[in-house]
Amino acid sequence: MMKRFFIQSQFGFLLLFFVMVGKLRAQNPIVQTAYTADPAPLVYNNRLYLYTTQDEEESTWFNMNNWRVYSTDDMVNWTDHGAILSYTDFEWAKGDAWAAQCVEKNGKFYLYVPVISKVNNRGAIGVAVGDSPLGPFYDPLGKPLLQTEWGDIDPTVFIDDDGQAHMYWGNPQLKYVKLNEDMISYKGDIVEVPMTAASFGKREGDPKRPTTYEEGPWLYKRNSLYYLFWPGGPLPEFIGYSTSDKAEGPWKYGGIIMPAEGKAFTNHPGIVDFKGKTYFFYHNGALPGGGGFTRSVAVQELNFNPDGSIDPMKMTTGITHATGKVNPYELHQAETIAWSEHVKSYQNKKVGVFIKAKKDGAFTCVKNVDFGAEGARNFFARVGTTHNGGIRMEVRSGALDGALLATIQVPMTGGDDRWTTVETALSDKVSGLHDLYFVFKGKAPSNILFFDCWKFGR
Ligand code: FUB
Repeated sequence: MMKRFFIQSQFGFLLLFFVMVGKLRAQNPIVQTAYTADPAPLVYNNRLYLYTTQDEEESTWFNMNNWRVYSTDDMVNWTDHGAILSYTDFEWAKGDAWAAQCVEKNGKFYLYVPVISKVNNRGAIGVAVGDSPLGPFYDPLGKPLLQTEWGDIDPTVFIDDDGQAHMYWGNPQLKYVKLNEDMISYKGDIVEVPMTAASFGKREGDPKRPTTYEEGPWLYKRNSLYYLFWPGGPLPEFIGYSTSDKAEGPWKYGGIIMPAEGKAFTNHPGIVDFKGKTYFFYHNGALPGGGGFTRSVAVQELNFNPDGSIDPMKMTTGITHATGKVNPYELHQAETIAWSEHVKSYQNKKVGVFIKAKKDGAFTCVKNVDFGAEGARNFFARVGTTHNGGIRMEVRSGALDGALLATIQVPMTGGDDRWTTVETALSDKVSGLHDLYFVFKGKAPSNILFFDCWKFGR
């Protein structure tokens, strides 16, 4: 009897553990509606913007055309702002929209990108400028910001307290230069950073790469100490770091903070302070269909030891507690999502970014929605479908099979350039704090419906 109780309670504990883990797991990777890589965070006006590259579906190489932006104010619900810049926006570029970073100075946004030049078929660093973190961005130079003989990828830019902007980039040689006040030109010589074991760890047997540094540097400052984070090798990549008391080095190797893990053979760091915490962004191959060329961005907290050093960490389930609440009485984009399955992101001129449910039972979840004490009485959504009859969207609370708040029958609109707004009364008034699930239903072979925005009414 005792034994059975013990086994049962152990089983109960295990079940609870897996339910918890299942729930926790649902926060990384933070984007499920596209393959994204090379995360580059920027905080502006109390909101965190995340610039990413985009791996095309079923890629078998780094076939990458666009840079995308996502944003959040609570670290759990992320809004997809779509592709905001393409390599084709640089008239002189012929491809490879690889790892980029955006920084803000005096209300202007500077997006530093690596691309391949049409002129000589070599990598080069370009810069695009915009008036908002979401662009539109344009190429002010009509030519590269810089190009050396080789290895010009993965720029990182950091503006120090004295206003000086520092840029690092390069694979396998790390390079450094100071930018001018205008942020679209540089001053002085481009420096090839000494690749010593003392700075970046020792690698055996590869004369071209005497240290473990590979690519993808990220420059960050904390308590007057400068940190350079970088993917290290040999492949698969880990993330290592070096420190210095000056932005220009010399650098002292600190160790590995994220050992190689998961299905992608690259990784890429992006570090930012936001609302009193430090966040570490990286990528892996954790989405279904994910791998070395179909990667996904993820985030977890970064903690420092009292002496500024960083202990190695495993990839985690991500940030599980939202730092804010969602107001359901404001209009929200369907592409603001805490977690989704079988849903993809699209954009067009008609509605901007929107989502498509790819199969029956696909869903999105928005966390920490606060209906207040008075509560909501009706629900509104802009939707469409190409199927005739039987297509619906269910709005549920707390879980995929949680209380049904509303059902919307989606009429055939005929295409994602044709939309309708549908409003329905809730079955019961809903108040208080809930996670919302939008569940897409219909017996169609694919692309069940498309969904642009939603809102509740009192
Ligand atoms: O995403 C393309 C390349 O893979 C990046 O530029 C590197 O940092 C690596 O992540």
